[in-house]
Amino acid sequence: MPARPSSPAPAPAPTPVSVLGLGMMGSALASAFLRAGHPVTVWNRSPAKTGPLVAQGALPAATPADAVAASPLVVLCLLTNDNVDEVLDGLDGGAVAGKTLVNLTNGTPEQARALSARATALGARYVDGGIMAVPQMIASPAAYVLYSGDEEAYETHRSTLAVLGGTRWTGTDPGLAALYDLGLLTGMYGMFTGVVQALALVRTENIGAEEYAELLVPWMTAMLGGVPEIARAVDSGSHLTDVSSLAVSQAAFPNFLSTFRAQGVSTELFEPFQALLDRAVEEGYAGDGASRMVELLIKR
Ligand code: FVH
Repeated sequence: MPARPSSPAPAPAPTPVSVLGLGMMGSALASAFLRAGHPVTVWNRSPAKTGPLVAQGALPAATPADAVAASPLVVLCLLTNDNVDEVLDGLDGGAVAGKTLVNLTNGTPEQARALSARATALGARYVDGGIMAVPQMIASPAAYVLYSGDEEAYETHRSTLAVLGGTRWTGTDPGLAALYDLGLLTGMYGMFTGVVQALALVRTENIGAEEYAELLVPWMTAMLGGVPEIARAVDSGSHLTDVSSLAVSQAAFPNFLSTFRAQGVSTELFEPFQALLDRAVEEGYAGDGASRMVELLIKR
């Protein structure tokens, strides 16, 4: 059947949204809701940060309670979930009853579950989220947000939330969005660990970082192509490899550590990896590939 062009998704009906927390990310979120035509109320601990949003058409709220009262959909984006708890501490018992709280603050699965229980006990509906974007990416096709928790509340507000970027539902366990988020960020920080170590190494010989990045980026991109194969091995439990064994990595790794030392570069980021390779070989997994390390890392 020939493909038919799909008609554009209908614009969501304007939904009042309150955004609590106007740091770099919260401001980007509030601005995206405003540009999409939603009435937006904003609150921030330091009131000065409401100024640019008010200039774009947002209503300033003097207190978190006023912000929560203004909209059925309340988006929180504070520095930590302790801050979210503090904001909830300051609200009257009934203030959040009937509201949908969408918490996009970075946090742990346990924190998300505890906040969900707390919000539910107050009569609110709770959706946790993890933003996979930097502020400049919000509302662009590259941005997406992971969500978990109250599915009905999520579906009710999905089209409004979609102005921030793609929406990705991870499940009714409120902790799942945080788990997915932390997993993706773990991959990112692991990648940056390698980047900063490599650039530190070449800087010791005055090789330009920008010049070296021209080699580093395509190399890392090519290596990322092997991730699906590692993932397949993890899922199947079949770790034998014909690509590169843990024994080969273990034999090569001392060269990295001794070169870092010789060049005057700290080994603190990479010594734990040597220790894990040593354990893998000691425990009899010399012929396996990197996927085996996934099992060795799991403690429970
Ligand atoms: N920026 C990014 O690239 C990342 C992308 C992925 C998601 N993260 C998470 O988003 C949360 C907010 O990050 P942010 O970039 O907006 O952070 P800041 O610009 O530092 O703004 C922090 C806001 O939190 C408010 N705040 C801090 N402490 C308290 C408190 N005790 N009570 C109430 N509000 C508090 C702060 O208020 P103020 O300092 O302006 O008064 C800002 O509004 C975060 O979880 C990232 O991990 C961003």
